[in-house]
Amino acid sequence: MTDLPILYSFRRCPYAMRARLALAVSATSCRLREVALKNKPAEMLAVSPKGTVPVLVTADGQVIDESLAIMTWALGRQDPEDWLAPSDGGLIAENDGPFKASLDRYKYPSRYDLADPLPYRAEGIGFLTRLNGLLEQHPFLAGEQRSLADMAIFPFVRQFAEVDRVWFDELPMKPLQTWLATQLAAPLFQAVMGKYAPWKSGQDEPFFP
Ligand SMILES: N[C@@H](CCC(=O)N[C@@H](CS)C(=O)NCC(=O)O)C(=O)O
Repeated sequence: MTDLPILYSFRRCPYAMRARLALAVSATSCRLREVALKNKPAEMLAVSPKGTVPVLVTADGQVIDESLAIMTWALGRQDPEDWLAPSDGGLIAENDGPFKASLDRYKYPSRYDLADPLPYRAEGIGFLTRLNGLLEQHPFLAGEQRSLADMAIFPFVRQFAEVDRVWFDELPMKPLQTWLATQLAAPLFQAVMGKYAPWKSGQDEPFFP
């Protein structure tokens, strides 16, 4: 037993990243159980049979197994930068829906039996253009400060950019490129990207953040 929440996480998962960002900014101390997706802990599957990360088990035993719900739970406890204040204008739903579908097909075409990933890259440009238009008006998606939309979305844009960094860097979207670089260089992001060995049953978990 622990008196801290337990976070099942996977370092490179963008959903887990957004959860860790909110847990870190809200200074919500957890015990972190790094998950190998090919060998998920029985303890995690027992509380969340759908088998996706992140999963948070609160100190009073509540199971939260959707990344956005973990963000709002953490920020509901403490939201020092007012991430919950601005509306995201539907951006997060577009990210999690159509943009994520295009990203997966662009990044992993063989998983979808696709010979050519490039049409899916082209699909993704629509969302990037929408983000870039907002970032032409202000440095973050919802205004002058980072907020929920930035933190929920940039881990996915990072993944999209990394498929072909040269191509991404040559897009005529300077505000978007600057925004992504700002997020990646931020101490908060660095703080949530620590490396942990996969957790094994019975092991003591490291503290997070
Ligand atoms: N809607 C979920 C999606 C989470 C998700 O799909 N996570 C991926 C890793 S990035 C996962 O756990 N996939 C299960 C697997 O690969 O077995 C959330 O927002 O938390």
